[in-house]
Amino acid sequence: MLRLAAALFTLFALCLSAVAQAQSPVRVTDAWVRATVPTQRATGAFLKLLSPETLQLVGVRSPVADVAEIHSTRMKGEVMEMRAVSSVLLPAGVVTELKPGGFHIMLLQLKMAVTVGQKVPLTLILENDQHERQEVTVEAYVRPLNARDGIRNTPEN
Ligand SMILES: [Cu+2]
Repeated sequence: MLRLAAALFTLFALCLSAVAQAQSPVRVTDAWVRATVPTQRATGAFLKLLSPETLQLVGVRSPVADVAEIHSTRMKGEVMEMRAVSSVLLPAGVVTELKPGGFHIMLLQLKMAVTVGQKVPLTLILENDQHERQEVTVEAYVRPLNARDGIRNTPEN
């Protein structure tokens, strides 16, 4: 009887670890959105992603915007140029940073102004090699208009 209990427990533990692996815990940290002025219709969102398996970020949704795109940034001469891309590769075990001047999320057709202190939900759509999708929703803090990153957000930045 004791042996059966031990066997059942082992089975149970194995099931638990299988579930934990299937969920593929993607870690999203330092998520922030740049504050807007009332007439502004677009803003950027930035965050860090860490996944145990290689994934692609293939889409974003947010209740504050009718459209959310993934953008790349490149210098064209002296001019910084942004354009929409269909995905960003997230190599396994490597922190991928979406940041001003690099890949970032663009919230377009904003339904409201986003103001400092507010939290903005962002749902990230992720896809693995087998085209299996998962979604991760995070709350991004709104940082001042002139903030360059999520950590230093004092006025002189
Ligand atoms: Cu952009």
